[in-house]
Amino acid sequence: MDDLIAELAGVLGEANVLVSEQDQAPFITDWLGKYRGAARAVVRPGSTADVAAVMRICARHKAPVVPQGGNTSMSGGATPDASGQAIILSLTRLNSIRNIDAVGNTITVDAGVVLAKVQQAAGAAGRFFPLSLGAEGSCTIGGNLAANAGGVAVLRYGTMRELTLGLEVVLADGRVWDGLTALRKDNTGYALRDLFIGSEGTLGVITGAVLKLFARPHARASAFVAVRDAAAALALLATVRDRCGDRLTAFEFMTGECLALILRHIGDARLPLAATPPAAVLIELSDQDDEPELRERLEAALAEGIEAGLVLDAAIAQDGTQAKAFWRIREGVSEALVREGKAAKHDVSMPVSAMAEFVAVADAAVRRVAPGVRPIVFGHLGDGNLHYNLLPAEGQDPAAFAAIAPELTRIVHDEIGRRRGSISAEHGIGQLRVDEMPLRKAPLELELMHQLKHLLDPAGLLNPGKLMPAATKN
Ligand code: FAD
Ligand code: 2HG
Ligand code: ZN
Repeated sequence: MDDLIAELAGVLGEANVLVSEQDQAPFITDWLGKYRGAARAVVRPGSTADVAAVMRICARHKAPVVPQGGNTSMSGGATPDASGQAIILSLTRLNSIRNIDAVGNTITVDAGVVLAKVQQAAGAAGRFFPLSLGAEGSCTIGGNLAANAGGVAVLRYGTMRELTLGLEVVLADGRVWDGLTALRKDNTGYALRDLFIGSEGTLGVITGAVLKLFARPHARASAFVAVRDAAAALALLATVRDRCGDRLTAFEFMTGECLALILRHIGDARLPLAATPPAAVLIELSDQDDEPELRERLEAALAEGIEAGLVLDAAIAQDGTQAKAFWRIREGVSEALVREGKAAKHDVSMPVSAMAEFVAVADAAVRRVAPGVRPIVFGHLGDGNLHYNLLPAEGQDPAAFAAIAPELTRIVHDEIGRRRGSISAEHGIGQLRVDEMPLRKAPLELELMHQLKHLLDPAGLLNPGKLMPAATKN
């Protein structure tokens, strides 16, 4: 056992310092199976004090640290490089709900608590925590914060940043910043909290958070709606907004190709429509109570959509079980994509009004370079966020597709640049997009980011190779 490992084991106990290949296996590859790294050890601290001790030891030994939560990153953010030098800092043993304040509408949690557990704890207290995404059964609050996760309810409740009041963060040198306040108003200087949110483990290790809770919506109405294309879906979005206001909670878009892929790979997914349409949206409304009124509003909006030629067909969920079945389709997309092959993934955002035209232009542009390429387009239409995935042509050699994928990504991201959009709406930069940062970010922005990184992590030990491009690293 070398000195570093011995010191870590001294603090955490040998059982919480994993060094064997077998023990480390679940921690060194990503959910998509795109990256495979190596680690000197995976450490599993059980408290904030443990995390601080680990950071002090790693700083002394100049050992790189890769924070990891549920390891569901879509950008390789939690996977170490192949050098085998990194310590993976797994936060999943920090898994307590510290406090629920039903009057102040807040919940204080450890960073390693799984998102679904926070949702359940809020529900048990008669409150609601709205962050919702396909990986909620395994992703953690710390990972949600570090990635500033979005998901399917951003339209109404905002991203993780907007759901957070306070943070506890262990710095690279092991000092603990206690910013665990539950204040909705606090203008006493720079918003350090917002700096750590979305920093992907490159500025500090989040160990705790105070999150906002909301009144629990008791009424829901969901519809699975066939539309012609993204333009019709956008026009329908405006109609539903007019009729339903902020009762609109989710407006999720999927193309027909996307639906066909789900039906091919997800055994328990059932389309609630007579035939696979050219495109579909899953609409969800929610309110405090009065489900009949909510359904009436949804029906009226859809009737207006039919009248205007926007809606081709629609199914309204008759109960919670049917609504769940609608969501099974939507939540099966990432899994279906993985089963089909290695997609070139793009998580882009742009002004909502530009989306339909973007899809048409990008589809044509990628097909010019790669005839037969299969765009699988879906996402959070109301947020201006599309998951623009490209699959190889049927029967195409995966290696040939992998060779052309960077060119396809350049084409897609150039179109995004033309619309002043973002090349990462919610999945972060991780290692997937790090080389593109100098191309897509203004030099001044990169310089400021570099200075902040240097201030908080002068030795460059926190999640190296992620988010910060090499050219601007110390
Ligand atoms: P990890 O994957 O473990 O880590 C993510 C990043 O955060 C890494 O950079 C890591 O170093 C860092 N990190 C983790 N914990 C900490 C910590 N405590 N302190 C500091 N840094 C930390 N994302 C969306 O935004 N919207 C979606 O709809 C969505 N859907 C998904 C569906 C599926 C099926 C999957 C697999 C992923 C999806 N994601 C989505 C991506 C992902 O961002 C989220 O799953 C989640 O936010 C990651 O949490 P995690 O605990 O798994 O983090
Ligand atoms: C979603 O919205 C996730 O389902 C994953 O953000 C997107 O797999 C993807 O491309
Ligand atoms: Zn998404």
